[in-house]
Amino acid sequence: MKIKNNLILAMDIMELQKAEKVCETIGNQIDTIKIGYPLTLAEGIKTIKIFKENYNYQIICDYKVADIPATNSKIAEQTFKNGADGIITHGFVGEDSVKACQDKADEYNKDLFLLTEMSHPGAKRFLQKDADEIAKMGVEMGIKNYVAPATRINRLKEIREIVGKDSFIISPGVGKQGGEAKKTLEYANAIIVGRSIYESENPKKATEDIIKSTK
Ligand code: NUP
Repeated sequence: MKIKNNLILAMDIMELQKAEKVCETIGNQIDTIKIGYPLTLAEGIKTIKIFKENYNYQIICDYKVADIPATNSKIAEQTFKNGADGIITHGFVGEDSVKACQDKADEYNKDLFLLTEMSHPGAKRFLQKDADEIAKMGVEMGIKNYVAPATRINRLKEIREIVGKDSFIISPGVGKQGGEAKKTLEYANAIIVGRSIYESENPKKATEDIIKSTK
């Protein structure tokens, strides 16, 4: 996936009108947004089409899919059927569950992003132990896109080493969670930023400042 300015906006505002206002102020500085449960549960899956049609954005659905294969397949089907360009899937559930999402992504010719280690402190207790294995599984499965944390650059670097330079890594945790944009982009292809943009007094300036800081 090509991502303008290597910046993905995490659109976790829970009112569509407010979310659209942010998009209008940001204009064409970004071309990719990530929608997760907050906005989808508040406003419905129709939000994917609204952002695509009104702003021509690419949409990555951060549904952290983590169920049995049969259910994962249904979740991915609905996500792609409603226009998503990508879906984020948990890796800890194992190869068969991830494969169910991968098959749907292939069927729709869209992207699967495999979540390895998460960015929050709590991820250290369980997920971190298995994150390298999750990344290795992704490589074995031929997965090209990964999610890895901006909050622990050493771990991001290690995950990059496992998935290789040709894989595409998107990285959350820049800004509010403490990660730095430029440092993260040494190892990731794009950063994911939410609150530092949409909670800012001036989302346009916040976006410009982040982009400038990466140059
Ligand atoms: O490990 C992860 N960390 C993380 O923050 C995986 C994620 N998908 N996210 C998401 O990235 C999180 O749910 C939110 O949508 C976004 C980060 O937002 P913010 O901390 O910049 O507001």
